[in-house]
Amino acid sequence: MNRKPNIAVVGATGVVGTTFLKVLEERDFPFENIYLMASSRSAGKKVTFKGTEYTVEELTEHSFDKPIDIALFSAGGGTSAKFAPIAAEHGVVVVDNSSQWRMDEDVPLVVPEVNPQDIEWNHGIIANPNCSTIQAMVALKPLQDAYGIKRVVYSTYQAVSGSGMKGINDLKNGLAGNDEDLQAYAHPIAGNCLPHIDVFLPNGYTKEEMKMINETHKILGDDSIKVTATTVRVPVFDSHSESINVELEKPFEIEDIVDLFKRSPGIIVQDDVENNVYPLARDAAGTDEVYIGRIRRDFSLDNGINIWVVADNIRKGAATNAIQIAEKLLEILPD
Ligand code: NAP
Ligand code: 3JN
Repeated sequence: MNRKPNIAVVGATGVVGTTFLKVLEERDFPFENIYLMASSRSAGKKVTFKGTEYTVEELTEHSFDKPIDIALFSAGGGTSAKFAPIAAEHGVVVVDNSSQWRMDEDVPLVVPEVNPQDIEWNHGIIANPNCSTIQAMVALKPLQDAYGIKRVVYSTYQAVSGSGMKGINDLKNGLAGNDEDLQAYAHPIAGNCLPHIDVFLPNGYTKEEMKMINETHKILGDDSIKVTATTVRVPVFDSHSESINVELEKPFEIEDIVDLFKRSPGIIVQDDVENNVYPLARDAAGTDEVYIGRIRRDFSLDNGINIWVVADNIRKGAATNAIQIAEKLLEILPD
């Protein structure tokens, strides 16, 4: 696209939406007009973006009657279910942060470092994966390409910001000694680890765990990879940490894998245990990279490896990944 696009941010007042605005500004994303949309609750609210004051408008069936090229959605699955198809029918390309369209076979599910080519076959909606999946994909793709992957075991340590303001409030209140009036969780989060993210399903897994399993298959394009997951909420404000155990198809040397990660896009290796260097949630917060450390052989398997993977769940796990998709879209959208 040679001209500047018109863009919309749907859910602009939320935790992800406000980060969209921050990242759009930081990356100097080009635009002619920008429209900020939310529910009737926030309609009329003033938001300053790049030094200009904008008025939040209510999202309605008519919001896409005006010319809009790209819409970044983060207003929940129900809103995406209803409004993303309306936007797409009006010629808008929607980059959607909810789980609503992720497993739809007509919708690409994209991590730009992993499967940018899938952006090209979009039919008006592109799905952003779940935050826990995104950082895992950035780490696993180089391993898949170089060695093949047989099996993956995910154990996650997820920040409360993944539950929006309610999760942040539960941790703040709990740290202040108030464990009453829980807004996001079934139990106090301060001082606890909750093996419970999203709802439980009949198979005993949580929905978050099944999202990681199903999205891994779709993004890596290989349903034969065996994947299991345990997702855990921990009393951390920002950044998800993950222990990932991988069984590779081929033998490897640890130094080669460290080298491979160092050469791979979007990854920063932090692995110097003699000096207590490994990825930390607080260091990753506010950044856009995926940090990998504790890279070591799993001696219990023939070709097994353990890694520790940390990223800012609201930036790379949501807003930044979606904006990276939008940047790639700009390269292929016609005028
Ligand atoms: P949040 O802080 O609660 O914000 C929700 C936003 O959606 C607000 O701007 C809200 O507007 C808007 N909204 C709600 N209902 C709406 C409606 N009917 N029409 C228009 N706007 C509506 O939540 P969040 O943490 O930013 O998360 C938002 C969504 O992003 C989640 O539901 C999830 O689908 C997705 N998400 C994805 C990831 C990921 O893993 N990639 C991570 C976190 C979140 P008002 O101000 O008017 O209420
Ligand atoms: O809990 C987390 O750390 C990530 C949360 C993601 C989330 C929260 C509410 C609704 C999602 C998601 O992206 O999968 C959804 C959703 O299903 O859209």
